[in-house]
Amino acid sequence: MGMGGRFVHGDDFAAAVWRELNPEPFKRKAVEPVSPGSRERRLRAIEEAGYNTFLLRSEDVFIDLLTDSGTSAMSDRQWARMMKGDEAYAGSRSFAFLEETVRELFGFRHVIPTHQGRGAENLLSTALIRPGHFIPGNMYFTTTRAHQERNGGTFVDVIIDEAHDPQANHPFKGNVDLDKLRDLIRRVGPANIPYMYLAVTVNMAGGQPVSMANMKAVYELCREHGIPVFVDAARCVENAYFIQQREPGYADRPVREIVREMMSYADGCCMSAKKDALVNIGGFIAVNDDELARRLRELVVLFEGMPTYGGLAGRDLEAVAQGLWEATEDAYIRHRVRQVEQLGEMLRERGVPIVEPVGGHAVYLDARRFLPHLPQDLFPAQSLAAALYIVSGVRSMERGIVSAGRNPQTGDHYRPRLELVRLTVPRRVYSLRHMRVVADAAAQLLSLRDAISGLEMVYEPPTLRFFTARFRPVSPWGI
Ligand code: PM9
Repeated sequence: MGMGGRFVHGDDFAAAVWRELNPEPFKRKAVEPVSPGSRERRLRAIEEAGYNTFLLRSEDVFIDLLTDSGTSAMSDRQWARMMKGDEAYAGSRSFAFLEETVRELFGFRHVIPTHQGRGAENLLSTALIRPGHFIPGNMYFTTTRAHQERNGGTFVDVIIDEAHDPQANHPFKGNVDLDKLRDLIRRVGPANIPYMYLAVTVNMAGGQPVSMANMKAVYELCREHGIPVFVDAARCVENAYFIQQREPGYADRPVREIVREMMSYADGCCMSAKKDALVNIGGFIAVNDDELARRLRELVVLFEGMPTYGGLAGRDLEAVAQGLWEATEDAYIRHRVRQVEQLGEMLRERGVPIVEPVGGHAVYLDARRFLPHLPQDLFPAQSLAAALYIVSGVRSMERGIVSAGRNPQTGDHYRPRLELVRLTVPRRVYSLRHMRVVADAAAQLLSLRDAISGLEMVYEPPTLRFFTARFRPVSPWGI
């Protein structure tokens, strides 16, 4: 039913529409054509890609939900800022704008740009991790753990148990279990913990948020033991929105203020600006400690570039700073998170098994329940992502055993409990009608699931294998 006719004189119709229908708080100024192509073409494309959606060509994709990283539509204000980029090799005006922005929004003193998030992870891990160190975190992330291991560290998961259960309904499923953290500190000693790394939100758990109370408690516990806390800020604005919606005392606080308070419970952050900062490339590390900042600046010249550009052009720095201001506007973030939630609602209505509650940047299909006949060794999530592409041209990403990789000590697969397919919604790009197509496609596939026999891996690269591994069906699929 439409909303017309339900209102009496004096009601604010526009405000009600805003709340209920979640219309885009922007209009289109540039478009890019897309189409599903033919089934034959999609079959050929997935075979050529070795059943790995990372290896598909984007022109063969209809609705691209591979990632929300670097896929945002920029605003006219960001494009205008890009024209003003100061391309000086050193001391660029654009860097000053980014530095002021991060200081104002996050409150950290030192800001060092990097080409993207993993550039910042590289600097932090190289500066602080030594062989034999342990780095606690609220669930692993692929590139983060790879950098920790590269420097001889061992990642230790201290997230609450609920995060590993796709059906556990917890409002802050990204929270740290303080007992697990305390236990680790007791077991290995604070001297062997260079820092705690806290992701807000937690990507691999389904885009789940961390509460303010938990952030504060983690910070206090770590401070007692002299352990600094660094935040993975890639999706910190989405996290702040969940705090506003779910945590008592925050309903009337603007998201921008909540972000600032979150960062007050940390000593610094790494940010992939390709997510919440609404840009196609960029990142930074921001810290309070002067001595650490000096070491990071020594490293950034080695890996990225001068400390005032860190592998980016002046125009990119402008776009990141402007993007941060826009991302922290309440109207923007409300629409963004609500659109993801709406995709979740449509999937739930169609009986498609998803991770609950729906997170900030993506809806995750639960491949274990979607394809219950497939053991983890036949790569259920990888199979589901490939099958979804074949039926619909929708591209998604495996987040299960393939992404988890192998334990460098034992050589065995890491075997995560979560075997997921991520439907990641790019920011400001797709309409609700596109989301409807995705939900219908998943429902269609559900009715064909018995015909999916699983995959075997035929090429496995040594690190971050999910990007380039290749597979083939163990027997032909009847979908
Ligand atoms: N995340 C994503 O699709 C892009 C690469 S997939 C391995 O989710 C977090 C929480 C991320 C993240 C990237 C990075 C790395 C750090 N932390 O991709 O190097 O989700 O900018 O950031 C991806 P960069």
